[in-house]
Amino acid sequence: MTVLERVYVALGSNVGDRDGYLAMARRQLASLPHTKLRSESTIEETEPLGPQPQCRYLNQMVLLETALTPRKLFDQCQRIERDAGRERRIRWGPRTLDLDIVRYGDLVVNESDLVIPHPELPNRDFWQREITELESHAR
Ligand code: PH2
Ligand code: MG
Ligand code: MG
Repeated sequence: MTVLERVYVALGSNVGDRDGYLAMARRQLASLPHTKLRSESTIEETEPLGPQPQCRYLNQMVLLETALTPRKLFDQCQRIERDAGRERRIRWGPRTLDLDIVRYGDLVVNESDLVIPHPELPNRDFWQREITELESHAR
């Protein structure tokens, strides 16, 4: 029997067709192998954190159930970011699409390029609001 983990993935965009990039990300996450998109939070417009000036973000959280390992899911998230034309230049700089694994069940991961739960969770009130919203319609 395969175990499906409940995974919260944060979507963010502050360049170009922000709504379009979030929609594309939801579609692509939903079509990953062994993965179901269970629910999605409302989309929030948020003030940019990090180097200024940069445009306001659209942020959204989705809840997935997946049999992919954290590493496989991370690789897929990076692939989807690349498909959205993401360029990695400045840390916390403007981006067409950012996909962050915020929580993966109760698992803790501490690798050089992948830390779960996401270390910024305590600092981002919008992520906390979105998770609370998803927990309220869970099950
Ligand atoms: N993500 C960042 C940097 N700054 N600001 C907002 N408002 N929302 C984000 O998702 C965000 C950010 C780096 O990942
Ligand atoms: Mg991020
Ligand atoms: Mg990221």
